[in-house]
Amino acid sequence: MTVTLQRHGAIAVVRIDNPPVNAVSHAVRQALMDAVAQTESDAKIGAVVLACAGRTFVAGADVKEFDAPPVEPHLPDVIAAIEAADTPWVAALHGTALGGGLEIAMGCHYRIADPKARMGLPEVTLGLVPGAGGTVRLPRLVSADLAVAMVAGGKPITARAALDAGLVDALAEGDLLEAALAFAETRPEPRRTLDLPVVGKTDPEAFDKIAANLRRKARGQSSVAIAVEALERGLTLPPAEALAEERATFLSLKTSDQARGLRHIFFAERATLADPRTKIEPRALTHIGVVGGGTMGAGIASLCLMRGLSVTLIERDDVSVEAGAERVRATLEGSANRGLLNDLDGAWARFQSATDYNALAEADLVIEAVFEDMSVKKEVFAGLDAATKPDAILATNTSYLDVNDIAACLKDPSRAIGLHFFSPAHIMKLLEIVLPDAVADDVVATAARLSKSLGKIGVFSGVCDGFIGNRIMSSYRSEADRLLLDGAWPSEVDAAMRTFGFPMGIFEMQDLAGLDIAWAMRKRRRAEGKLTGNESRIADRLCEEGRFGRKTNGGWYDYVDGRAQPSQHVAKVIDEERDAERMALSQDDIVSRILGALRREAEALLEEGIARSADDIDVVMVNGYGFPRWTGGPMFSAWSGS
Ligand code: 3H9
Repeated sequence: MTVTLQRHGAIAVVRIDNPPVNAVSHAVRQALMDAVAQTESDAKIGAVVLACAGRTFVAGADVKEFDAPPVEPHLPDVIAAIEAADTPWVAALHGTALGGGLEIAMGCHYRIADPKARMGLPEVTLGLVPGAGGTVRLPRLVSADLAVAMVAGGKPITARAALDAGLVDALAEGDLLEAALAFAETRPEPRRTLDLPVVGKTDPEAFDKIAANLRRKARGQSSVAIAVEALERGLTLPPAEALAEERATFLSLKTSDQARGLRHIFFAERATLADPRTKIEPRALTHIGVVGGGTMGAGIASLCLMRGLSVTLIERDDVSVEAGAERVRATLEGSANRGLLNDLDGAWARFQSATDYNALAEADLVIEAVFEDMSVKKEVFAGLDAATKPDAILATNTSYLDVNDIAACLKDPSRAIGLHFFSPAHIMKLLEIVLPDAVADDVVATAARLSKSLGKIGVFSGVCDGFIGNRIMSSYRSEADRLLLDGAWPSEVDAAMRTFGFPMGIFEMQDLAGLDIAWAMRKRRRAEGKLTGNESRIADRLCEEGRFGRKTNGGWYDYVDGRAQPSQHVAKVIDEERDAERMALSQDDIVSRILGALRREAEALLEEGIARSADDIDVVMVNGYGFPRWTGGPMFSAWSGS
């Protein structure tokens, strides 16, 4: 049963039970409608508590139904029926009351929340606006500034913030259901949210500032600006009119390319670890070793500490240990200041550092994040092989190197795996889990579990030079280089890709990272015979001149007071390297050539079996490399034609 009705004296408890997140499916909508009819027609029922079984209150409409036309009863009608009821409805909120879930709660006459609950309207993140009254009821409960932040920003708020703002009436001190029942026993008069006046703006400038900020960060995602407009209508129009407009906007956005793209990536992100090996018992992980205390190593160490693990950081000498430990401390403090870490002292107490691998004797997993050089990595792995427990997992954070080769220096290569984190490791969502040929099944299971417990989106990749993401980005760089030879300027390529929705252009990105990194790699690949020597000749020339990017005040751009400016010198170098007449290239030409190159590389990754699915490639590009999320990723947008 998706919805049950139980009597507790004169109180009816209507309980939704639709695992995993109590999404409002058609069956739930119908059952809620029936529950309203039943409770309204039963004179013995004095009040209704609406609660949910399992881990959460309703987390939204069932997104899986969004590709089909809506079927009656529609959610706005269900909510209208609850709100119109003569029997008071009290919502008991726990877990995450999101989207349609919060809209149902706002249609109830009162709301009691578990102190750990969170509430939000994340529809905008799915390319939508709330479609069941969220933009009309929310501003009647909370200030317009908070309402715009929630509707157009999509981030949930805590139960405490919801109480302070007026979104919930009380927090449960003990058991949530008990508290809701006790409240319902008082038989409060139905208080209908739509009958309340809008709360209005606390500060006339705050609303505009929040809206402008969210619009600016939207990077081409249209639902953000549309959500602000919908909320403005909720603030100003008569409720019935605002509700009708909101519903029409929701329905038209639901079938838009952007919403389809965002839905695709939402489900693709949740399917990346679907592999039989992730179902088996993982190895226990409590103590993590990290070798290398540079930016990446310190970031990984901090992340593990923030997620409750114990960490021992290894560096080659006392000075480096000290510097690494300071980086960890600074990252933890920064995270605590930003509210991402509650127990700074507890996390720091779980941190140790040493110069000797013997300190890793009890480690369950060691992640090396040392200099990107095969001989250095092999030396580290040989040292770890001798110092660690035989069943400890040994992981490399390499971005490019052959993980099979690294694994081969172990007596038991089945315990080696690649864990390719992205910098800053405690922030970036993506984790490429690189599977060498000999990896043990339970090592795969453990890496998948770790990825989840670290809050990452883990994607499996086969072993190749650069794995999924860097391979595709290399094709982006190469096509961008070809565009220069054909007639585009770096600033034109960057502007086109920024207009498309990338946060930064490829040449700006290279200037930021340092051109010397890719140069070193090209030299290595040429020495290995993997490159012909003819590629990236413009970049080579810039590197030969010492133009490594921002850090040398010049790369693809010149930097004046830290601001990038097109460089006449670079234009001259490009002109000299062009062997044909300049072609006129529009922004569309540039974007479609680059997307074409990305997709060809993605196809190659699928053919070679490096990526398991096109969806995984989309997830990697969106979460690790700035590919605009609303496109659904390069592969989805290719076949969906958007
Ligand atoms: C909306 O409400 C529109 C309304 O305004 C108007 C309507 C008329 N539907 O994330 P997890 C599945 S729009 C269907 O791994 P967590 C998910 O696919 C919606 N399925 O768990 C996964 O399935 P599987 C507004 C959903 O604990 C499983 O649940 N709401 C939905 O890390 C577990 O998910 C949102 O945007 C859904 N709505 O996080 C909320 N949600 O096990 C979206 C989840 O087969 N959801 N699933 O892989 C979330 O943000 C997170 O899932 C949540 C739990 C925080 C709830």
